[in-house]
Amino acid sequence: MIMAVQDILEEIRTNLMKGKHADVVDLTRAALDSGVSPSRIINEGYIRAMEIVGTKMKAQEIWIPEVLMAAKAMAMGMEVLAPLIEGQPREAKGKVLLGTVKGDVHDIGKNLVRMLLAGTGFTVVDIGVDVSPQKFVNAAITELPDLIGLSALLSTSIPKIGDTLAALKQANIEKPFKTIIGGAAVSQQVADDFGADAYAVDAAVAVEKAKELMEKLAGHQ
Ligand code: B12
Repeated sequence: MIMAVQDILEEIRTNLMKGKHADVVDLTRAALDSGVSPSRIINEGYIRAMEIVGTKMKAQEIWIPEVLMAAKAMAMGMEVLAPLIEGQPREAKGKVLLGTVKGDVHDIGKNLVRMLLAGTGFTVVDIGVDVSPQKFVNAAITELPDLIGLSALLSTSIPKIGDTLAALKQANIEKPFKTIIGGAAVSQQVADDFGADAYAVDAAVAVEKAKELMEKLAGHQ
């Protein structure tokens, strides 16, 4: 059956919201076959659907199990797209340490940032979710990244951003690094308040900011 692009995207959103992961995978493949770009599938399909899921969650129209099923459907769709986004290794741009702060288990956005950074040539070390300040510090000491990215989706995670940045600044890390934060709970204001070097509203901006930070590091600013 041949479907118009708008209809495929609409179907992706509907099925993702219902947590129908097999259908999301099939429709994602159908969208690719119709020439829809991975970034359009992510932005107009998955992310738009997750925004609606978030609104319904807030209004208590849906509950955690349904949100988890939607999240799983997005993750399965992302598996189809990941090889296309991550692509072939290009010239090394720098090394990024990435994690979601302590108390917060949201990882869909972080994973998207990881894929886009990897796709543009960054080496990414993802240390997962619910990461304590000490764990960030330990990983920074062993990995010696150029950039450290913190993700936070909950309002209660904002102080953890502060704690983690403070711990990183105090630690004896033998290489200069820059920090970047993101996630629905944070903003440029939070970055300014806690002294993060950058804030990015989404994964595409995260890549731009990461490149800018690498230039600053090279210029020792
Ligand atoms: C999916 C989801 C869940 C899933 C998470 C599954 C998973 N594996 O991630 C589950 C069901 C587990 C969950 C649990 C909870 N959730 Co929840 N969840 C969501 C939801 C619906 C979508 C989040 C998402 O994946 N969005 C899609 C991605 C692509 O977007 P994103 O995460 O924002 O990421 C983008 C940018 O922010 C940025 N970015 C993200 N990370 C980073 C990092 C860096 C370094 C950079 C540069 C950029 C960057 O780039 C990304 C790509 O463009 C949001 C609603 C929302 N509007 O955010 C609520 C939401 C975040 N959850 C919320 C709540 C309250 C909870 C719970 C407390 C509910 C409960 N009562 O138990 C728990 C907390 C669990 C915990 N301890 O963390 C609230 C938070 C409210 C607040 N201000 O604190 C929200 C906003 C829902 C709401 N409207 O009320 N949740």
